Amino acid sequence: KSYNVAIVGASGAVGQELIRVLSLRNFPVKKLTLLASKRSAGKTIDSEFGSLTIEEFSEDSFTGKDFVFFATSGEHSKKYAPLAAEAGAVVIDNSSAFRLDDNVPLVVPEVNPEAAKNHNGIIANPNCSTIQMVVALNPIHRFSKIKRVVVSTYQAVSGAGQDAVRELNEQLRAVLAGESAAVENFTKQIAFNVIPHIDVFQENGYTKEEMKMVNETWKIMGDANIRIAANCVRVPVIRAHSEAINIETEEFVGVEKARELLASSEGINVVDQREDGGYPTPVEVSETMETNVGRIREDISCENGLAFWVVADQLWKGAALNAVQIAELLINNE
Ligand code: 11C
Repeated sequence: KSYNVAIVGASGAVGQELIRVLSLRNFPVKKLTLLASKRSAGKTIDSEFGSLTIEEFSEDSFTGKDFVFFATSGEHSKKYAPLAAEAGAVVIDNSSAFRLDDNVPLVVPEVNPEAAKNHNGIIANPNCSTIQMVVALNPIHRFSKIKRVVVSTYQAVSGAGQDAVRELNEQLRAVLAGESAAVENFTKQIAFNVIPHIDVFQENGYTKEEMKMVNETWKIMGDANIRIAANCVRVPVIRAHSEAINIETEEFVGVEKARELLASSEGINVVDQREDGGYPTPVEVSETMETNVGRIREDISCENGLAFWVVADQLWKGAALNAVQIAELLINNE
């Protein structure tokens, strides 16, 4: 069996990766339709599925589609995803529009695959920094409940889209040439800098990105008793997010057991030698599918504490790949 698939936002950073990941995973595509706003409509994309012209999406774009991947703004998703679902498609939405909606499952296939079954036409794909964190937390939480998480992220500029990547490259060139660097997509210069601010500020002083890591983790892991505090920081890395995570568990787990639990879990690659270079970094995990864990050690500041370092390609596992894995779950359950 094969499926009619559409991507809304096909010209964006995640849309482009969706095309590649559908092909790399050999997803059974009957016909792929690329949709975008007026600005990108008419562009031709040479893809693994042939040369495809992007069409402008409208209310009528969804008839006859089996799967529609939304990789566009939350506003577009809010308006058009219900229309695609009404037209009979299963929508997998990459925006934050529906993630905390009780009628919409929020799915990471390695963690809560069963949630995908109870959809009403829309399934939400979590935020990238949440996805790689829960993939790493889940095996430990199943062994001994995690009471508390403190996470600091080091997030790549491609998380903010293709224009942000262009801006970093332009700023790097400008600064090295002794010229002034134009700031457009970020609040400050990102070249040779770090910015402790991703998404909008919330009333409690945290940013929306930080609160996504709390609220989405609770929903995906089905446990709102885990105390979570996040610090989200943008760094001048092109691709793949990194996270320094400290946890406290109910029972003692220990480094050896944690390493064993992580290494035997689906989708996790443990890279953990206590020597120079014996840990994952964004450059070598770019365009890989696993969530990489290293620097596993005891958190010596508390009882039953562990500290580790998690790196994953946020455009793949944090977005396009996780979305395609959700569609795979559905077709494998048919
Ligand atoms: C970033 N995590 O790196 C963001 C991008 O809620 O889907 C994804 C935002 C979201 O900027």
